[in-house]
Amino acid sequence: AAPTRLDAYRAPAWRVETVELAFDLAIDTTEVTARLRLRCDPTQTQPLRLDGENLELLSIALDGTALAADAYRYANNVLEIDGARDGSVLETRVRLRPAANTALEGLYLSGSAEAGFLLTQCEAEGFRHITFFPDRPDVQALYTVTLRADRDRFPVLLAGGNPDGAGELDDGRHWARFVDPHPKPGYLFAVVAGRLQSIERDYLTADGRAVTLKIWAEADVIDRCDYAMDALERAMRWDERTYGRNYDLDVFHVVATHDFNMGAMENKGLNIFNAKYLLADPGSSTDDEYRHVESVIAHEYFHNWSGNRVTCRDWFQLSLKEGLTVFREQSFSADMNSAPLKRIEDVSLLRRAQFPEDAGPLAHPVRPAQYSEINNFYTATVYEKGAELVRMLAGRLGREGFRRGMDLYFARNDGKAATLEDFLAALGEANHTDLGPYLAWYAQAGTPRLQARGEYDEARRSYALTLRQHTPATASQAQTHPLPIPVKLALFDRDGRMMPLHMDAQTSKAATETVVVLDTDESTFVFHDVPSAPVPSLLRGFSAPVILECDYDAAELALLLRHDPDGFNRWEAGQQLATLAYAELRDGAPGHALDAWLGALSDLFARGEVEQALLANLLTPPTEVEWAEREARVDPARIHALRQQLQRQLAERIGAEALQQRYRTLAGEASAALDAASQAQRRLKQRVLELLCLIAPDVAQPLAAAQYDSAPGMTDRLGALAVLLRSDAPQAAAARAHYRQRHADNALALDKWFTVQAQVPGEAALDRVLMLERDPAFTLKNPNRVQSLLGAFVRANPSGFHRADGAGYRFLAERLVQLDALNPQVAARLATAFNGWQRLEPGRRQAARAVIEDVADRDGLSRNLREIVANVLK
Ligand code: HT7
Ligand code: ZN
Repeated sequence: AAPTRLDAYRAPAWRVETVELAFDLAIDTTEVTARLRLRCDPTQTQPLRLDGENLELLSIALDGTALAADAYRYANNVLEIDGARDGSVLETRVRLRPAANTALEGLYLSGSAEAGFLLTQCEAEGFRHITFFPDRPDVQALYTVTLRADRDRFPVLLAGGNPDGAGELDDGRHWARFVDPHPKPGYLFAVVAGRLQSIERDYLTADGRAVTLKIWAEADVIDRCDYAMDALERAMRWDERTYGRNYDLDVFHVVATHDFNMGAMENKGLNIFNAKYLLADPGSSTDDEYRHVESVIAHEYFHNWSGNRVTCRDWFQLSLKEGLTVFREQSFSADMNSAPLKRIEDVSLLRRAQFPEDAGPLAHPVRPAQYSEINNFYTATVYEKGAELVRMLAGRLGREGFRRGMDLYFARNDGKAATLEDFLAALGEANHTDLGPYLAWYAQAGTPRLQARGEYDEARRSYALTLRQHTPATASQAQTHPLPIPVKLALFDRDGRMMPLHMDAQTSKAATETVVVLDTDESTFVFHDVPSAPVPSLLRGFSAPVILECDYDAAELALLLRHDPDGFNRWEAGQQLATLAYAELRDGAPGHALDAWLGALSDLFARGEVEQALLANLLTPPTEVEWAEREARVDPARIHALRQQLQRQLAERIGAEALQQRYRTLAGEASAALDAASQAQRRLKQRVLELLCLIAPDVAQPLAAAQYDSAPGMTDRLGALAVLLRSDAPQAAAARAHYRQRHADNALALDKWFTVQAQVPGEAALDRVLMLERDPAFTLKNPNRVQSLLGAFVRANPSGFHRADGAGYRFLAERLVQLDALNPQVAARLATAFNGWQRLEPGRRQAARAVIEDVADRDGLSRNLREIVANVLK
């Protein structure tokens, strides 16, 4: 099929005013009756066309009359109907087969036929798998949904909106009705039915609405939902305080499922969550997982305004809701936890996931110009880079200005399907500013390179900072243009103190931090009254999603690493210094950078002034993926070996004795408490144990084994298991077996067991993965299990996956084809692991190309997988 193009957008010829849906639910076959009241401009001439996929049409009637077979046509997933007019009522009845739906899109079964429950996933185009409908986000309708089912098998019946009655039917069946007073697009529709339990909390919104919050899960996990409920309440209060946004229905349901293609879904009034991002308990969840639950709960809740009340005109505007909502979640999480740590995590994710995407054949703008399969565009670019663009706008307007702009955006677009232009217009107009130039960020793929060069004029006591930008061409765009790049900066003297900044137009009291905006190819910014040659701290807080190229010397980076009070930039200086040190090792010439990095970190470690969690991050060099990004002929095994070498040197410089002593101090404070200080202590303890194990395994392995045995919580237990497995410790086999048995009935804990083993680096990883596939708990049918083993292997184990003999590539190809027959969305996402093959060293490159071409040649691939494989080869 021809790709869908942004410039081909046309407003819908037909709209739907109201939808009445009735479901007769059962596991094997479900019948859906839909009554649509249709609206159109009476003068328009387009026939009525509705989307429908995998629907067995049982009956069809227009304005109360059954349609003759020649009055409609159903082909190529479109139902075309003659004779409809403005105000017509169309009634269709279709049959669905939820238990056979392994793609997990539309109505499907979670769990087993005997014990599982039914649920729906409609974003992006799943509603057409449930009923005939104009399945596009700019068709918003009022929904009334009636569910009917056997009471014993489906005691709980849920749909979005407010409850509007329930009762008994004949033959042990019952019914429940829901009415949603807010118009919504089909992608926000949801139903859930089955044996579920709930926890409940009353909530009073700031504007006085009494809301019942309910979290639903299967009986065996319902006692693991309390943390999510607390997080939900925190998110609701935060959105009231920060954006003045209140919840707008009488009930808010959240449901956990183990069978889900993504993280969660913001269906109106009925959020559905991958259990991985909802369930949490000290015995089986790590600190990172607790934070993920909090952030995903917040993300989905925030969509109620940024996505639901104001939705997207078309899927090209996806970042309008996703980039904005990621930004809102990031701000929330920063307020709830440590802001610098949150920023470090978010930027690390951007560099790990989005920068490689933007640098290869899958590169696309935050607002793509075309797509073949929309499910392939739920990408790090749309989400994470999209959030960075909102962050730049928010920074440009300041806190109050951004709030003013958001208020106008919500007021103006409430109940509408909006565009990115609408968003920028509201933000700009509320602040009498033209933000039009920022639209260019949404249209241009690729990560801009920002070059910085500073010159100090001792005689004039001035410092001239010249900034240049350049965005390399990508597969989709040969021509690139300059973008507005806000650069937050400070200048340091050689004692590590921040200097007051005096710029040309500045008359008021000098600040020590400022923002300059580079909006041309090159510009020079001059600072006056600068007493000595400064060290610039650039792009503070990562003020723009660019790659900074500044020829800092090692001493300058070490100065920032030791003194920059901006936690993010302090970490960033350490990362850059580690990268210089890595290059020295790679070139066989260890020198200043290595020495400066080791010296600064061992001092910071000894002095104990840096907050524990930040110190743990400072002691962690950039990932292998980040370093691979900088090389033209990537040899993942070599990068891994060099990174290990660098860490070993760090451990040696700090000293085994000091590491051991610090470990014992930190271990003495072990608890399962979740407060920030306890989490920081666990994080640092883990890093110290890992470093110690690199130089003194005979000391570290027994410590890890003891930590495994006495761990008060999952962070310590899993951390210890990872150290044992990665160092091939004599205690590893017993711990591995113990974990497997202890968590046999806990799917999420078992996922981590697969992951921790799949991530053990080195050539033996593939054999380990093949062995793990034979575990009875492994299945290709469950997306979480697939991610936990195959995803962890191909994405987070570069030295294992990129085996020199190409066996990793052949393995992935085989699994992709098997998976594609079950679940195309999951297969396509996994296939993006091939991204970047063009930059591999020649042997691996050849092997990868042959394998990918072989997949591309297969018949019968889904549109999802075909598009990714074809793009990866470009
Ligand atoms: N808006 C949600 C996207 C989503 C999704 C997309 C495609 C296929 C399945 C999916 N499940 C959820 C998630 C979010 O960003 O909030
Ligand atoms: Zn989202």
